[in-house]
Formats: sequence, C-alpha cells, structure tokens
Amino acid sequence: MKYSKIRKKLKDELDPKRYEHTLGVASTAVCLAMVYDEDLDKATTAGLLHDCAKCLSNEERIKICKKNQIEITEAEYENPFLLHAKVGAYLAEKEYEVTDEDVLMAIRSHTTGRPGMSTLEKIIYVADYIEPNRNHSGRLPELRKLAFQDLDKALVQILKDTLGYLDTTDAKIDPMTKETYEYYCNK
Ligand code: DGI
Ligand code: FE
Ligand code: FE
Repeated sequence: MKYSKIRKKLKDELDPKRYEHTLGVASTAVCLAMVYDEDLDKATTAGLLHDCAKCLSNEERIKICKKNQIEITEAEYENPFLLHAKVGAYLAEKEYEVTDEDVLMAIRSHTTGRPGMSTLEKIIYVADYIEPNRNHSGRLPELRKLAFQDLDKALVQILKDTLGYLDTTDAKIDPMTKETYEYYCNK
C-alpha cells in the first residue's frame, strides 16, 4: 500500500493526536534508519502503523485476538491496552497489506520490547518515545541526542525510565518489559 493510502486510512482510524504522533514516529524512525543503516521503507511503514490498533476499545482488541488465535498473556488480560501492539501487527497485515515480517515484528514488540530485538525493532521502540510531539519526560532532550549516538544506550535508558514511571503508578508491569530491560542492561 502506498504511504498516502496508509496515511488516509490511519487518519480515519485514529484520533487527531494519535495520528500526529504516528507521523512523528515515522519521520523519527526514518532518520534513525539513516544513521543505523536500516531499510528506510521498513522504518517508515512500521512507524506509521505501530499504533494502528490504539484507538480500538479493549473489548474490540480482545475480540480480535480470540477470533484469530492470538495468545493473550496474563499481563495483557490485566492491561488490555498492551494488546494494541499485537493487534496492530495483525491489522497491519490484514488491513494495510504489510507482508514484511520485520515490519510486523517491530509493530508487535513496540510497547514492551523483547530480548534480542532487531535494529528495526529498536528504532521503532526508541522513535515512539522520542518523537517530536512527545513531552512526557524532562530527560527527552538528552535521550533524543543519545538515540542518534548510541541506539542500545538509548534503549536501556528508555526502558529504565518506563519501569521507573510504572513503579509510580499502580499499573502492572508486563514481565516482558522487565525481561527486556534486564537483557539489555547485561549486554
Ligand atoms: O502507544 P504509545 O502511547 O505511543 O506508546 P507505547 O505503546 O510504548 O505505550 C506506552 C505506555 O505503555 C506507557 O504509558 C508505558 C506503558 N507500558 C510499557 N510497558 C508496560 C506498560 N504498561 C504496563 N501496564 N505494563 C508494562 O509492562
Ligand atoms: Fe503504542
Ligand atoms: Fe506510539
């Protein structure tokens, strides 16, 4: 599907803020792809589509998983918004004609990360946190700079910030977020 068609469909599916965020992730991801020798088209496509399931209801997300034999973990049952990553990968394939497994995996892992991420997955994970519309952490200026200097270091810092933030809320931490952090800390 052409970018223009993907954008048009996303504009219908997402609320205006989420749509702007999506464009910000796509443009940030493509810049990171230039630095880290990743495929520019894959980075743009994954960036555009990473949150394509973000504006569905939790009921709709659970229904899509059940209907299509997509496994729901305990953590995802407790925080069904986490499913927007897996369901997003599913919709990217079914409704946006994405066949590239690297792109689908980058969408699938963008919220919790996972041990052993590809460069593309790291790029989407990091771009999601630092894109220009974000304004959620005082550390963003340094994280933005770090992302273009050392992707793995930026990844660890973002995982650390995310876990620190989750600790201040009563949100349940997905074991995958923790595992990812530990894996990249020890690398
Ligand atoms: O969809 P976005 O908001 O663009 O970004 P995202 O998919 O990375 O989701 C960000 C939120 O996800 C952020 O508020 C932190 C939260 N999150 C990340 N890991 C976990 C988590 N929330 C819970 N409950 N558990 C996690 O392990
Ligand atoms: Fe997301
Ligand atoms: Fe996002």
